[in-house]
Amino acid sequence: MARFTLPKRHRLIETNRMTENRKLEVWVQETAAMCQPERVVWCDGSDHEYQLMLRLLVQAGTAIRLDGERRPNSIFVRSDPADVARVEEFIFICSRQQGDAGPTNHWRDPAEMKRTLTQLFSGAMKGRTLYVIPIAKVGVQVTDSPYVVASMHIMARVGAPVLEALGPDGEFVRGLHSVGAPLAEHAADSPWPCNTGTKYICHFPETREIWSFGSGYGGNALLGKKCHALRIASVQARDEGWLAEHMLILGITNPEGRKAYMAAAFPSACGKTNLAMMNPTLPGWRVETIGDDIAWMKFGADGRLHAINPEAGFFGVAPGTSMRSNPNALRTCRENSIFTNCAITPDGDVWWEEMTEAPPPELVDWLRRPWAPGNGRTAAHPNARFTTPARQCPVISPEWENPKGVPISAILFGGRRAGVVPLVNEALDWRHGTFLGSIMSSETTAAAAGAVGRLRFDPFAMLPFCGYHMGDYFAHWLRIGASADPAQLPRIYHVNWFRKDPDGRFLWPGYGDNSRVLKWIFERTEGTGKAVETPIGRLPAPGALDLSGLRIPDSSMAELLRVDVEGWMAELPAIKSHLARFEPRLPQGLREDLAALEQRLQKAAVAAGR
Ligand code: OXD
Ligand code: MN
Repeated sequence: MARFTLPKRHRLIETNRMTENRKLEVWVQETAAMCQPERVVWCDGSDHEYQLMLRLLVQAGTAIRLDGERRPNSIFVRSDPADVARVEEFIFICSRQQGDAGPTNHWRDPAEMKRTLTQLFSGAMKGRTLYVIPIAKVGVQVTDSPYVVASMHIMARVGAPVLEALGPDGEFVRGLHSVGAPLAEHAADSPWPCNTGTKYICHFPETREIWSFGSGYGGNALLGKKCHALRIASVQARDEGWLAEHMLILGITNPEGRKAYMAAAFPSACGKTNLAMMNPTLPGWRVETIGDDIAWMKFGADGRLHAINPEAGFFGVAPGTSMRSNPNALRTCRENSIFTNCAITPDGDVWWEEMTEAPPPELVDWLRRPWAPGNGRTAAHPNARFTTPARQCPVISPEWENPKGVPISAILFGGRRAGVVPLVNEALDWRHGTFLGSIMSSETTAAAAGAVGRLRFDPFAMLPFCGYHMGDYFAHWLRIGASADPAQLPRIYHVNWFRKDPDGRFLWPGYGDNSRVLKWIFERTEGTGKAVETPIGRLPAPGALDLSGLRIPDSSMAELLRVDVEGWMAELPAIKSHLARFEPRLPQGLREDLAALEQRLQKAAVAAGR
């Protein structure tokens, strides 16, 4: 960063510096000199501080305090309508070599981008407070948004203990965030300050820095989440031999009390939170939550991959969350939560689509307009969110904060696919599982700005979150597999809850009934579940999937477990050109798996007389 001299009055207003870490102190001083905030506040992570943020947000008109009995200690926030989701087109990986960002990321030269950003950040915090948020595991975010401070209190372990852990010379990921809306003297602030014209979410993988400008929303602004725990951490993981993944982590216990842990990668807004907190419909089975979005996996002393959830809260998609789809999420966010871009009821509670069977008779929608059922508009924005502490989840696992993590027996990949991809498919081995992850595709959702429902390849659900070349990322997965005893590695599965019939109706009930699929996976990992070998992998043998108590037509089950050879053959050209994007860095192992898939499909087509 260019060296700035802090104007005298800024030195006076930094009242509570809390660190003995010289590098952190210098970075904060230089950042303050560049951004020129009114004052600098070091966050201690206390409840007092959290309450102060809520008061500031209410006073500024950003938030409304929800009814104290219906939603104790909770607020409701509406963002600027131009700042409602992750903005993938403005996310940049600024690696020294363009080639290291790969074909799926936008790249900018780091020196050039620093020049652009330095200009944008100069004076960007005028009239505002610069907050320093120490975030466990270990990063520090500087921000001028009290909404971000309050949200990070929920989403991470923040404050003084982090600084103690950092010590006088510990290293940390630097995250610099500004809403990009300096306040002129005496000017009135807007309820949701942001920069509607200019947004940059930039990552400098070699120097472990994040600079985010212009947005106050979700993954753009809560830098501990996507920017650090995925994009920067994926680079750290590559360098250090572990995995940073867009995965939920759950524990599942069978009726005899045996437990297994699974991690699952699904693209944004495809049901990770629902699966992580599921109430199984199968009697005697229990699911416990460790995380709903991010898994860091490292080999333990036992040679197995162990996963931790680096977060402390859930930033869940609200619409569609109901007592039917996810009662445990609703129970989690009954208090101490932040709700963004939902609708509000006359009695001071929040509402979103499908929360209750019938909508309330009147609401104010996320755009502050009166709303009534049947008026043709959704009341909540489709990417409306709840931000809520993980510890409040009724099915949180006793292991969720275990620093050693939980040993993973199975890894699931899944997306929204109306056709072709069956309900569940077991990879033949780790390499084949890596191949299945690399060719995952899904229909886009409202979690990112842009068209919804468009089919796109989203390898490992990491398309927007991988901080380096995806071809190298695939190679890293293969290296991880090659470095371990195959018997100790998790088995890998491809699942799809979203198959539809020709009339567009879902074939599979999903939600708690997904426990039937988890049961088969559990039994496979124990060596008891029966499978049949097919051209695409191993599918449940007839009768191996427990359908007891489920009324589902045989024809639907046949379709859900059908290997659609023609459909797969028709997808091969798209799969080939998708993988060709990563050449010459596509690992040889995946080239071989692609060729092997093609051969098996051709053989099956010949056998079927096509
Ligand atoms: C999220 C996302 O917020 O993936 O988790 O968009
Ligand atoms: Mn996510």
